[in-house]
Amino acid sequence: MPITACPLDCPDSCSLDVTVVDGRITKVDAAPGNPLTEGYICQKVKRHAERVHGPARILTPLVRIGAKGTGSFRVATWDEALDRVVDSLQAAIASEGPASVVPYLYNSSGGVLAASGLGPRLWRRMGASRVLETICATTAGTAYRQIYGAMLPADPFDMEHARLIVVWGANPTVANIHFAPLVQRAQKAGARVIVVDPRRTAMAARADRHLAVRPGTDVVLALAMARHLDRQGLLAHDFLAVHATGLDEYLAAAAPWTLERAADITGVPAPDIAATAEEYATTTPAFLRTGWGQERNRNGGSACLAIYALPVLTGQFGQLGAGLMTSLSKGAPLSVTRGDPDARLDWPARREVNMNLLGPFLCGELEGPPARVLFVQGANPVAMNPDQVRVRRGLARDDLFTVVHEQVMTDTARFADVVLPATTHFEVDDLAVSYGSYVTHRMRPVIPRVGESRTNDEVSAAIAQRLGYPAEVFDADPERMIAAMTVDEPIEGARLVRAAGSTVGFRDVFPTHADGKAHLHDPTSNRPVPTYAGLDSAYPLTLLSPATHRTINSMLGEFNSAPAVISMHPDDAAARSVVDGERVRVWNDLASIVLPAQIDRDLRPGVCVVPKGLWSSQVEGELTANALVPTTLSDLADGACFNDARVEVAALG
Ligand SMILES: Nc1nc2c(c(=O)[nH]1)N[C@H]1C(S)=C(S)[C@@H](COP(=O)(O)OP(=O)(O)OC[C@H]3O[C@@H](n4cnc5c(=O)[nH]c(N)nc54)[C@H](O)[C@@H]3O)O[C@H]1N2
Ligand SMILES: Nc1nc2c(c(=O)[nH]1)N[C@H]1C(S)=C(S)[C@@H](COP(=O)(O)OP(=O)(O)OC[C@H]3O[C@@H](n4cnc5c(=O)[nH]c(N)nc54)[C@H](O)[C@@H]3O)O[C@H]1N2
Ligand SMILES: [Mo]
Repeated sequence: MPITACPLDCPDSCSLDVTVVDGRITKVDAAPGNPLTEGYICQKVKRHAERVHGPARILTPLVRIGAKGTGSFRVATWDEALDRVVDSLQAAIASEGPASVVPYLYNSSGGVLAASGLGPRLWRRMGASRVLETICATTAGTAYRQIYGAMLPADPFDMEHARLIVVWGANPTVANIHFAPLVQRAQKAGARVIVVDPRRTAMAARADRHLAVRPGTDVVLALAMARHLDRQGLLAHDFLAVHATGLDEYLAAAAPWTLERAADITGVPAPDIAATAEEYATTTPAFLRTGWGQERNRNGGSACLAIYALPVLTGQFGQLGAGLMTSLSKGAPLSVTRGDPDARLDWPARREVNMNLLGPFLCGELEGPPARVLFVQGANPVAMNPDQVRVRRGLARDDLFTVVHEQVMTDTARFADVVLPATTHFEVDDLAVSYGSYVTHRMRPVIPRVGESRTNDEVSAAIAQRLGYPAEVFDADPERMIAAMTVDEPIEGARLVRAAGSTVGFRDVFPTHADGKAHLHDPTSNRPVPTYAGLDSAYPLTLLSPATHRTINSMLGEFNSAPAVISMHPDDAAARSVVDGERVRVWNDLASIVLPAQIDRDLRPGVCVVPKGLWSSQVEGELTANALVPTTLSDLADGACFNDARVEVAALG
């Protein structure tokens, strides 16, 4: 049976065994290859054929005939659709300059070519605005690089050697399902587990200790741990002397955070902070696995800097089972620029637009030339971006020409002037890079193209050709492109790119800064030390919108929606006379939405949850959690602050 890999935006990146009958997928299951994912895949991708061959699939190019946002289109040929796209690009460039062309490309659920193939070359050559990919992981990645440079993070397979595992701001049981059994195996072998999360997740429920931190306060928790260790004489001074710089500055940042003050801010009792710090410093080896929950708030950069420093402060490196695990994607043996002839040329600077500010940008609230053409590829900003009301309002503008290249009729595609049908990963030749294991896969088409779908590179090449760009720069052949970016031998099937036990920090791999040391303080950064900023709001409840097992971001939601409910702690519900199942209004200054309430004892009081990735058709009145999310930017790399949403809830009666 044909084998390929899953490139969806999840750390696992499973090897897939696909059963095909008469050109249609009848079954998707696990294939051997990736040691992390062998044996089983998630329930949602098992049902992926329901997207590939489902009623929401876009089969041909479409041209808008009704009002924007209503989703009324007529069928068009590729030639007509591409002519319209190129005419609108040329008109915008002629009248307002290339910065008025705004390519919104994300493609985190596509392969390497889908994300980093010809698209970036096309828009760079055009001089179009550059939309910065800040919506996820940029804050965490920037913090990691500040401390460790390009040092490879710890491998989850090394966890079996750990005596202590700390899972911080991550929900692997849902968002990285093959990681959870590795934790359980280590637990069976005697490892203790500590989880830091405002919710009692499944992993927290099984842990030895759960710190139900208040959202957005992790920086204080980590700094208080560091200060406590310093005062107890538990810092690894021998390790620090050889392997780190910036200790004094870091400790100065930690100095104000006594256990008591930290307990007040974080909601974690002082004895728990102290005990966690001591246990982490004295149990060797200790494995720290961080997710992205701690980055998605105004203090996200500081939180990541403060947390990522903990293994350095305690010397939790140098042996199997110790270290820090974040995203492993940098282990892939690939160089995108190596295959890009344009990368060697000098290009003029382009106007930059922060992805998280798309709403205010499209509404004309930011400086600079207005957007005339928006080209969305591999993203669903109506469902996924902050300030959904402004995103929708911006997309509804008559003076904006919107192109959406998509697999299915998403909330964003409904606003398009021209919709272009995209391939799914079952139809293409590409590479999938796992960020939860050191595996890179070759993906292979397992079915013929569905409808008239085209890959991202084919669309870029067709636009480039119409604009007269050089054919040799815009060759969409995947075989040649992959060969050009692969740095050693060809990748076929699943390739383990780092053997288990070969990425032990400060033994096999070291910080890539010139001095080879971890930098706990970066004097060149505009926010050099971790700091805490409070959030004053008239709205008392914090709204989280985390991942669920139903969808990947908004993908697959067309047939597998997470329940559209707001989960509330019993105390918060009781204080508002809200009973389980009742419709409630959830609002702040940005928007007001209506959802059924669900009582959930696993939340920390003051915190409520609406699943991430809901579609407008799944809720009353079109707006989802993202309508309540502010466009605040994080303190490092201007990342998204989904978890800074503050709301009030009232029973509708
Ligand atoms: N099934 C499924 N898997 C996915 C995804 C999906 O949508 N569905 N999305 C994928 C993507 S794009 C990503 S980036 C990853 C995300 O992977 P994770 O980061 O593991 O998942 P999240 O649900 O975003 O957040 C993790 C946890 O952070 C907690 N949290 C929220 N705020 C805070 C805080 O301030 N501090 C702390 N300590 N914790 C906090 C939440 O309660 C949640 O349990 O998952 C990937 N995997
Ligand atoms: N409230 C809230 N919002 C969030 C988050 C949260 O935790 N809470 N998490 C954030 C996170 S972690 C992320 S990563 C972002 C994700 O934000 P987005 O990337 O905008 O969301 P997705 O739902 O992944 O949308 C990807 C789209 O690309 C399409 N697609 C897939 N493959 C291809 C391809 O090869 N070509 C083309 N042309 N299209 C393709 C899919 O059909 C899908 O509609 O959302 C963020 N939004
Ligand atoms: Mo993400």
